[in-house]
Amino acid sequence: MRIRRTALLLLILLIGFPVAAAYLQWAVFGLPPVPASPQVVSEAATPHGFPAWLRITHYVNFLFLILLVRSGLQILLDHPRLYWNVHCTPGTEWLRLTPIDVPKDRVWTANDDNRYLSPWIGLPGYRHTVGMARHWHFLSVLFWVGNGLVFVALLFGTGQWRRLVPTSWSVVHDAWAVFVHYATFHLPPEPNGFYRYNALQQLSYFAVVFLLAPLAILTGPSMSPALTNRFAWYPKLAGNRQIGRSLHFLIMCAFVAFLIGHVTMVALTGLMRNMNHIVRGTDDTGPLGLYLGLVGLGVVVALNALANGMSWWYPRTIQHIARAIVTPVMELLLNRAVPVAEFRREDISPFFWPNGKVPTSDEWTTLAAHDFRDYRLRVSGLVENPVELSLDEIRAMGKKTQITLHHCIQGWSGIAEWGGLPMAELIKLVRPKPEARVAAFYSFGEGLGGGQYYDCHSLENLMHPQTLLAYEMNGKPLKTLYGPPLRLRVENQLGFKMVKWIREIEFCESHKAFGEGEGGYDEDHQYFGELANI
Ligand SMILES: Nc1nc2c(c(=O)[nH]1)N[C@H]1C(S)=C(S)[C@@H](COP(=O)(O)O)O[C@H]1N2
Ligand SMILES: [Mo]
Repeated sequence: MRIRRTALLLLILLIGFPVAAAYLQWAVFGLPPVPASPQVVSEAATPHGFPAWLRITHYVNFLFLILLVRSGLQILLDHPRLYWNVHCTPGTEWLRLTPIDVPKDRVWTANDDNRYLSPWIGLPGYRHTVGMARHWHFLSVLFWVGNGLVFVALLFGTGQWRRLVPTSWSVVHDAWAVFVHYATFHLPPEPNGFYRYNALQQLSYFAVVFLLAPLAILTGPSMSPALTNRFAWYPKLAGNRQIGRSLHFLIMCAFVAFLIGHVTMVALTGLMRNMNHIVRGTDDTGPLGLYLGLVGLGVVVALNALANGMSWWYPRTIQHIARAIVTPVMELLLNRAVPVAEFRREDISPFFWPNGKVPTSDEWTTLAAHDFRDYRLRVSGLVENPVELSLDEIRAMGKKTQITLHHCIQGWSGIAEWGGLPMAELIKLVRPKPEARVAAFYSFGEGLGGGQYYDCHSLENLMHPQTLLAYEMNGKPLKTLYGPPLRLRVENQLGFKMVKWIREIEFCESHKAFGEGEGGYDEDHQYFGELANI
């Protein structure tokens, strides 16, 4: 692991400065007074206690947060580098969770770069399990956000918000006083949490619910090609797509830091009583709340173990559950947006991560040796006019160039100029029959585990003006690694859908007719979702 010195310094300052200030204040002025508060408040003063809905949403939140963190770390380790720049140039990372310097003397693909993660930490663990990790991440986030909305609605519906939302600026002053105590290892007199929180506690709970959670929800989609290539301003809110990704990670770190601090304080400030508050909703000091809480914790651990086990033994089932639940939401929210974002020539990335295996078949190497003069793109299937086209014929049909942002499922991005034939033109030429719904793109190359690489797209996504059969990158014919003679650009989708080294195209009623029927090679073999809008 390597962290940039400036980033480390910033982190140390951010934590070290307040702690140093607290020590200084303690040494010079002594501990500041913490406002006294009554231990028992009259029944009439609202709100007090923890109603069942609050205790349940608190628990559900914990479960899904753990699933989100574990699957999120797994996704991160598929491209274990974080950057402030959108190009992901090796060497410019501010945080690197791999010891590897990208070699310059040989091909090093983004897939070579992913790291093993222990299944005790990652969901599902191991190496390059990003497909399964995403299913857990997206399934969890739907339930996490749903649960959060119920929580916030009831918070304001019942008056419980008064515990959480500070209504006077004096909370800052009081919270600092509490902080000086904690930071110098003192425990100030605590209010009874059944009725009221101390000022620092209130501020941190408030920040977690009304700052961290919304920021996590907002930075997540800033990584979506469908959203960023439709609304170019969205990732710019954070700065760029990689800053959004870095912030998403830092917010996760803040959640984990809060969790550790929160559990520590629960234990230090009257464990039995606190556990009764949040588990049973009673204000007493018996051990039952703690016991039930530990059972609840055991259930969360068991569910996590189940999630890991399901991912290893029934990955197809998880993939299909995600398809049933996540895909409709994605269709509704993200798949309708037509990609339009374009960048300037100055924005083009100096380095563009490659992925995939260069074809090794005699057929392709012979074609490549003759500059693809003998290449014919076969377009067949459910079309009125099947064709075989040479590269010259394809070039003569029209050319569009566009400078766009590429998003790989692994997390890296890059900007390049692509030149090629809009798929819409080809579709006009071959005239798909009314029952044709998808087109499969077959590659000359193999997928990671052997066997022909292919992927399917809906006609709808192929008709977007930015969908190209590209033969040029940055003004030059495609270099070997980047997919000659033809490669796809479908700008509202992730990179794995953009087949390189295209051999032929077949129109069909459904993607179920191809391969294992999941929509493409990586969908078949790595359980990726068939719709890749995020
Ligand atoms: N034939 C083939 N095409 C492929 C792949 C592959 O493995 N084989 N990988 C895909 C993935 S995961 C990505 S991110 C992009 C990478 O494109 P690039 O190498 O131009 O960056 O190609 C896609 N097309
Ligand atoms: Mo990718």
